[in-house]
Amino acid sequence: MTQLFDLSGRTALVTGSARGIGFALAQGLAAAGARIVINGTRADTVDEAVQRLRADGHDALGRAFNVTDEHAVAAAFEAWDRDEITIDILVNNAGIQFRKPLVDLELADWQRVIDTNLTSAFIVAKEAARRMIARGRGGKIINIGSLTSEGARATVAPYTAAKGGIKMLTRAMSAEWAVHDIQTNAIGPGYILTDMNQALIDNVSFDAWVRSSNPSQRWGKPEELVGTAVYLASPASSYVNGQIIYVDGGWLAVL
Ligand code: GCO
Repeated sequence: MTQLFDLSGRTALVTGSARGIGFALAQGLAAAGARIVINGTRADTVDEAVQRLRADGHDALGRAFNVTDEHAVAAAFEAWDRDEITIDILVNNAGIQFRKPLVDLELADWQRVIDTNLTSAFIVAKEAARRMIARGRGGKIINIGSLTSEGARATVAPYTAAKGGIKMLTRAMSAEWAVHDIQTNAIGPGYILTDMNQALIDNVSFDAWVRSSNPSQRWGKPEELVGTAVYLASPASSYVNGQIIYVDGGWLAVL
């Protein structure tokens, strides 16, 4: 049974993994045996995250690049090709939040969120899938969605549009890549205790809304997403494709 969830001998790239949910997923995949490639936009925070994993005895490396820049992404994969580093598992986690009413939203702000939260998943997964298909050994792609892949709340329209797109892009990737033994699925986190959400956590009424809106009556912790990530990254999910698994305390299950 343990072999079902064993990631030994595999390399996992987690985008946006210098902190928050991305780093928690990197830690969890490492604990399951994977070599981890940390990514972020800043070399110093990427290196700090790599050192933290290595201090825990894990095999980790890092590369700072902007996942919205297709040339930077291609250069990263070409460097890994040269170093004979094969990405067997891709977690498209990179994402930002920008909260503002639609009528006040600048196009540049809209575009930045869409590029980071949705387009980057296409850019990175295309490079990874090309190599997985050429290797003929399949692979795993895990896109990070959100409750907003299903429902909307005011002031986060670009994030919501992007996360809704993540759900359908996951299905589109499955439609084309499942035949190559690549399983593409998504995780939909509920409201998780992260830096990105600190302003919400600190807001008494928002905190009360989160607690009253899910039957677990609490915020989730980043490490509570790890089990689902290991499952979707492992042989245990070899016939699962195009799915989004919500880790939300039951939020979407109740009226
Ligand atoms: C917000 C939050 C959400 C959560 C998460 C919910 O402003 O509503 O940032 O986007 O982070 O995505 O699933």
